[in-house]
Amino acid sequence: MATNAGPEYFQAKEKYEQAKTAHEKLLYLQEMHKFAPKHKASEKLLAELTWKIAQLRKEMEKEREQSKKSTGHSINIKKDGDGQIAILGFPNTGKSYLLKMLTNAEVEVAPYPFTTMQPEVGAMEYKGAKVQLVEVPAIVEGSSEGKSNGTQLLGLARNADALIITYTSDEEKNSVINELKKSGIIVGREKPRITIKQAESKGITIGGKQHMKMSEKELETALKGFGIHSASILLEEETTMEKILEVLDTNLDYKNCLFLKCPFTVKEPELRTQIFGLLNKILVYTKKPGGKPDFDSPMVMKKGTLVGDVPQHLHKDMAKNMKYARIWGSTKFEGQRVSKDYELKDGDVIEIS
Ligand SMILES: Nc1nc2c(ncn2[C@@H]2O[C@H](COP(=O)(O)OP(=O)(O)OP(=O)(O)O)[C@@H](O)[C@H]2O)c(=O)[nH]1
Ligand SMILES: [Mg+2]
Repeated sequence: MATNAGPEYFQAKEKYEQAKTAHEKLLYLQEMHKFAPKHKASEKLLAELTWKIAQLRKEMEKEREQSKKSTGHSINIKKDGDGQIAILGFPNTGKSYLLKMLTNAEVEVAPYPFTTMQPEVGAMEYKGAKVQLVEVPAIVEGSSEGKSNGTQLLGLARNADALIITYTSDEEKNSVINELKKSGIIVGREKPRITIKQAESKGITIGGKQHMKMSEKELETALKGFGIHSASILLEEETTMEKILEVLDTNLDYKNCLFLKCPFTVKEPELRTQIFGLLNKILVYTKKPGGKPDFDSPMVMKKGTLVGDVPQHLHKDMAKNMKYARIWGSTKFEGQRVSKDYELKDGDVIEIS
């Protein structure tokens, strides 16, 4: 038995033993792991816990995969414009109000729950870019287990490029985050910078060991739990067991997310900027030599786009064989000449000769 385990460990253990759902079990197993003493004598216990966590995660991954397949007809909305963002939240939290405020969608806003029964779609204009907004009918506690059509509704979230979560209390907000998490969608943070590549050859090699917050033995146990015996691993940030298990779960999706508390206080222009920002895209304007920039029709490009990538975004009438480019905006000098590997920034004006 655990030597010198504190009360938190035993509390978690008790909760684990009473847990009904796989998700609860996982939660408390992870807590037990966190509070278990970390010394030589408890190595076996830690290994057991890690093994159980890995097994459970693997099981949950399979179940999710199956429920995705068995949902039958999906209700995904065909993507249009420069990106699709799903608006989701509990009933009566302002989803339709938001959609109506930002788009031309004619959708019912009403002071009672479950007004919106089908996904509603609208196009939000943003400085010449078009963002597709999809109101997802209300999420409830248990959506991730299929309650009130939950699997299909969360499928809409999975299909979107980013999310907006509306809520009226922190409790609601956390429930939505939790339902998403249970269905394999993680919001509010990036994917851990941990790469695990299965290898042919025997054994496990680890780069970036200084980031490891566990023993190699424990890491091996977790990998084996997922059936991995040989792998090359690269750690580029602090690595806990929880993160390792998360990365091993290949079914997870990470999404950018904007949380909006209803009634909404953000001013509309700022709100549009924040929503567009979820897409990790930039707007760049073109101008002809001697002419004026065309601010009505921006090029919508991925963040990180280089000047050399611009010709493929250009209208036919612009020079395709670029000789050189000048930039107004992010450069030190207005109209500065830049090379092809210059990274464009949001709002830049580019002149191509
Ligand atoms: N004053 C104010 N009222 C709001 C705001 N957002 C929503 N409301 C009100 O809150 C109620 C619910 O808004 P809806 O937009 O219909 O909520 P919903 O999330 O779409 O609800 P369901 O479709 O039923 O899940 C309505 O009475 C809205 O007028 C806001 O920012 N300010
Ligand atoms: Mg609604």
